[in-house]
Amino acid sequence: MKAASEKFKMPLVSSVLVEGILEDNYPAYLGSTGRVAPKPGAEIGFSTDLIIWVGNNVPFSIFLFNKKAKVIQIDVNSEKFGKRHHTDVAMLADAKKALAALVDAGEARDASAFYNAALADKKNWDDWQASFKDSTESPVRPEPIFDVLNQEAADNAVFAIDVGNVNIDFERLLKMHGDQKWCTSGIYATMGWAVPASLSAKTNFPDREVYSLSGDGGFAMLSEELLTQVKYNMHVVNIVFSNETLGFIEAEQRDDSHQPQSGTDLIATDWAKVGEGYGAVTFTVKTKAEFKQALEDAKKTDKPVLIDVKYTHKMPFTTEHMFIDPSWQDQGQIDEFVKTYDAQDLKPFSYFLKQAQA
Ligand SMILES: Cc1cc2nc3c(=O)[nH]c(=O)nc-3n(C[C@H](O)[C@H](O)[C@H](O)COP(=O)(O)OP(=O)(O)OC[C@H]3O[C@@H](n4cnc5c(N)ncnc54)[C@H](O)[C@@H]3O)c2cc1C
Ligand SMILES: Cc1ncc(C[n+]2csc(CCOP(=O)(O)OP(=O)(O)O)c2C)c(N)n1
Ligand SMILES: [Mg+2]
Repeated sequence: MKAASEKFKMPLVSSVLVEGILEDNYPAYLGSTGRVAPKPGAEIGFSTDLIIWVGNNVPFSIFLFNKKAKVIQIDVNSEKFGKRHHTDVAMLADAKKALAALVDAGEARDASAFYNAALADKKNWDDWQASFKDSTESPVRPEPIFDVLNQEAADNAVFAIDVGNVNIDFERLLKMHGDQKWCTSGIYATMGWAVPASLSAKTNFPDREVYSLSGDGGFAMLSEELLTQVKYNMHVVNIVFSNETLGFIEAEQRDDSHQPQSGTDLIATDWAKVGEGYGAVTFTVKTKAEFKQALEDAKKTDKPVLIDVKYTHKMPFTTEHMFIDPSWQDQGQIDEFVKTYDAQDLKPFSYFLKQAQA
């Protein structure tokens, strides 16, 4: 994949599940696309005129890419051809072999303005995210928390990720490296999934650090699986992001269905006390420093650990409903959007394209 990207100067965009098979710092890897994605990956899908689709089963593909783009699709399963989007050229082949053959047969290309703009867009996004990593805003933002996790988690840690805004924060902020692994409930999107998944992770990788990451709604659904961790003495670090809302749905009600908030608010809960009752070692944290201390203390015990992070109620930056481009969007809506998401330093893809073409 990387060889093809390098030779043909094509930016790479992946599905969410693929996070981690390419290092995040490869400059032409723009991350995933869709709601969970970082901004550059989400933007480029609409701007491209050619897609080489390698093993794609993303359910929302039709909404995520320029409908007029030509599509070359490579898959080992012929049922997938044209299933999620139209296909102009279908190649029934193993991805690795097909890409190696394309790299051998094709001629190298120079970087285009489109390619250079994609790289600049990614850099702008990375810098913007990084600008919050030492934020002292209260309740704490995702960036400082994930910055600590990036520093503290072992190079071969395994992460079980629940369903909700945690998918967004993890996808955008966890810098997968080394032999780290992760999993989520992809197609079914089953809340409550992370704690049981951590049991499986710890059983399969008893010598590795295992983390479960959940929202407070998802954790409430299957928190009792902590009992299994306690019973079998499984050292899993369970992190709960307490924002007192079913955040993923709150954002959907606001941005998609444009309805009054309904049934999304959650009661403030003392998860540390709950975890203590189950027999876990527990922490409540409100700041970056407290979270760092809790992760360090977690390494000193072999019992299951629960860290309740009292988390911001702010919703993650939306890639589906961005108002950021003055070349075609209303300035009033842009101003409101920029203020909501502290997005003063973000520029639209079209800005970088114009710069690269100049
Ligand atoms: C809350 C939530 C939000 C989500 N939002 C997003 C989002 O914004 N964006 C997003 O992308 N996903 C999102 N997902 C995940 C999404 O629902 C799908 O699970 C995911 O997009 C499917 O990814 P995939 O196509 O890579 O994997 P799979 O479903 O595993 O499909 C793999 C494909 O590769 C093919 N394949 C396998 N091996 C080979 C080979 N050797 N050679 C060639 N082809 C091969 C298979 O036939 C198949 O077509 C979200 C999930 C949750 C829980
Ligand atoms: C079992 C189940 N019920 C409902 C949903 C729909 N759903 C998806 S995300 C979400 C909210 C998640 O809330 P929380 O766990 O608190 O995480 P947050 O988004 O607030 O970080 C809901 C209700 C689901 N995916 N699975
Ligand atoms: Mg929540």
